[in-house]
Amino acid sequence: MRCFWDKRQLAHAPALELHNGGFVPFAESPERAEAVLAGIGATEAAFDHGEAPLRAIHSEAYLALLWSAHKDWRAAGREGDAGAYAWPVVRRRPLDLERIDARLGQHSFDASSPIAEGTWEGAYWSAQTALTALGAVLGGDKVAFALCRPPGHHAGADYLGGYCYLNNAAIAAEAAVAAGRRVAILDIDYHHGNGTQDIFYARGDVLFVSIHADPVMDYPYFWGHADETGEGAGKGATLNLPLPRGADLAAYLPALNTALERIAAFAPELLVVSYGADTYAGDPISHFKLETSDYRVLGERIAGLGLPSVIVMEGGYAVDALGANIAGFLEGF
Ligand code: OKP
Ligand code: ZN
Repeated sequence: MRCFWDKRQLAHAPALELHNGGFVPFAESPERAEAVLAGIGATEAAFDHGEAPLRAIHSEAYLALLWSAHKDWRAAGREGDAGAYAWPVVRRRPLDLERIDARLGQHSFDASSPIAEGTWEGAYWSAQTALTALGAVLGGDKVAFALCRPPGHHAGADYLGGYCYLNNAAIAAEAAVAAGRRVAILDIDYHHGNGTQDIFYARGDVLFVSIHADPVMDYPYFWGHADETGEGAGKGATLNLPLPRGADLAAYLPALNTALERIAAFAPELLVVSYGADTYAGDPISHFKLETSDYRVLGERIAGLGLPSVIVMEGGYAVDALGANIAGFLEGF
């Protein structure tokens, strides 16, 4: 399987995140990518597809903020990484505000996704890596892997959060639609892919299916409940399969079968897999119980759809096991 990666993704390296009442080292670290690289062997560099595929998903105001936030933060006399501390949850108006703190609040849904000096560069090349893997599949490869970090599935059209800034999977899916393919997205990260869901929620032409920790218990809390099924033309084109904490392979496989049946019924021509290995039993921020050997099984089952597939990396924070957990999935696939 061809694997794509761009070392400019390493430029994204926030120092700290707000976690459970204190600031701790940022969990979505560049070391994650190094661990995956050690696990999967040779990779190919990303090709620059420019900003147009990003603009097909994200708003101009949001992209402008991502691009300038760290500079604006410094210009306001701040040290450290940029981040919001006030959000327009109660009073939402389409105000055209200039103040960096206001813009950050308008375009964030959490306080654990800092914008560091290299965030734009890292996120840009993460998205380009997903687009390059898509290019390989559009060019005839059956499957390709995009080693993406920062991850993307929590980022919406005009908001960041959950360590995510640009929605790599959505950008690749939309580019596949633009290339004439009927597309389904399967998200198997531990956390619900709220950004991807939001982006396609009112669209019937792209199916979004997610297996994740029940948001009653886990982040991102406000999305991913089973009764979220899409709206308008998208009614029925979103399927959420929340599982309780502690789910092991035996608990996971029935949900995966349900997901695969729905995808097959949608009859897509291309599959985008948002793959997070934070379902691992040893993950420091998650609560499922999958073992390293289980990822081969997941890869085999999903490959059983027989669809041209782009695998986009999302989470996975047990850095010592991450290389094996990613490589096992790719081998199974
Ligand atoms: C990103 B991905 C809980 C903090 C939660 C954000 C988790 C983002 C996960 N105290 N922090 O889906 O792997
Ligand atoms: Zn996750």
